Amino acid sequence: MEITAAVVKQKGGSFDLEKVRLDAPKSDEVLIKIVASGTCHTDMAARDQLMGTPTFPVVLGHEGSGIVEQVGKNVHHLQTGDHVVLTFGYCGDCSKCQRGLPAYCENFFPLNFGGSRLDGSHSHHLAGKDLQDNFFSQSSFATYAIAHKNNVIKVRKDVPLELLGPLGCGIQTGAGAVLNSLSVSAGASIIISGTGAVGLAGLLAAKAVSAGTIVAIDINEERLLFAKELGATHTINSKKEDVIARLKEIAPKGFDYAFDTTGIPEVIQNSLAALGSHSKMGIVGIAKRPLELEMNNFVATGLQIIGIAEGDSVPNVFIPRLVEMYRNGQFPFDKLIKTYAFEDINQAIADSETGVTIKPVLLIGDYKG
Ligand code: CXF
Ligand code: ZN
Repeated sequence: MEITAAVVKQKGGSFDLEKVRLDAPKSDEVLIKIVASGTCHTDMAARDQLMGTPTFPVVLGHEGSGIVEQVGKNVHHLQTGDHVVLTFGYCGDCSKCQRGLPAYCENFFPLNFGGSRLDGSHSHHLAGKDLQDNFFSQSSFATYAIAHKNNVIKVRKDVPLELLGPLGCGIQTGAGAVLNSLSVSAGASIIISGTGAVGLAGLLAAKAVSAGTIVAIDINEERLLFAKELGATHTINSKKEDVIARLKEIAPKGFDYAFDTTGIPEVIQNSLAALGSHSKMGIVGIAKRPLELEMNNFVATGLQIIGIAEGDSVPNVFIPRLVEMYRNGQFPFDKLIKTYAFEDINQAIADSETGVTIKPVLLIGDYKG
């Protein structure tokens, strides 16, 4: 079939809307009419080839939401017309998947960044040539996408489908870090560094579980004001204030948790200095420089630092749970979203990079919610 897809033709290039040929889904695959797709910084990282593969030309996009159009013969849990959120690819068979850790799937890299199916084939073709595709097992910057049955998550129909795509990556990463990985509990104190979509999703989750003290740290005053509106009890502008002194003043005995979304060693060190004994820090940022650690502090205090992929989510369970929290008014992640027409994809990406927009979502297919 002919679809419209945003194609990046070279490293750092723009997203160009092109008429592309899409093959029929294979037996384990699902064809989805895309309603909307969030943009995530990992799309830009792939465009800039910071993740090794895919190469070019490529169809990116990995926060798709849409409606099932057709299922392959081995797909039994979905049917035409189902509303779905597309999430990261995982094989379902390796030891990590079997242990309920799909975000640490042994095939995570090829299934999400490989640029093709595992067997090397492509479903997208432009002017007779294969495109790099299967990004996060979906390539959702397009009017239709093919996903593997594992990463197509059915959601209820009485919620705005066009807003749900980011639950498949950025929002589940932040919320999952707080709810799954750190298991932040009511009354606990947490430092959240970085107020992008992931940090703010973490903040909303901390608020949802009634964390007692929620401190948001950033250098963007506007974002800090917004963090306050969303439920931060305190904010710190690390450009203007002495972060460690402020944190010690807020929690003299030390914080229970920290969640870092910046990947900046100095920012992480500030939070480490303010953590209490037997506390936990989760990190999700892609770091450009190494972090130096005073190891004796770990032994003496029982401190834990954990790396977190995709919020330790088991998507079939966690995404519908986030949808329930949204419906109950406990997780208003829609406040982080600004929608754009598909044609304005380059503006959406630019606004995300400059920080004008927290979470851009491209409206791709018509849908009356
Ligand atoms: C990815 C980034 C690389 C590690 C796993 C999760 N993020 C998705 O945007
Ligand atoms: Zn992402």
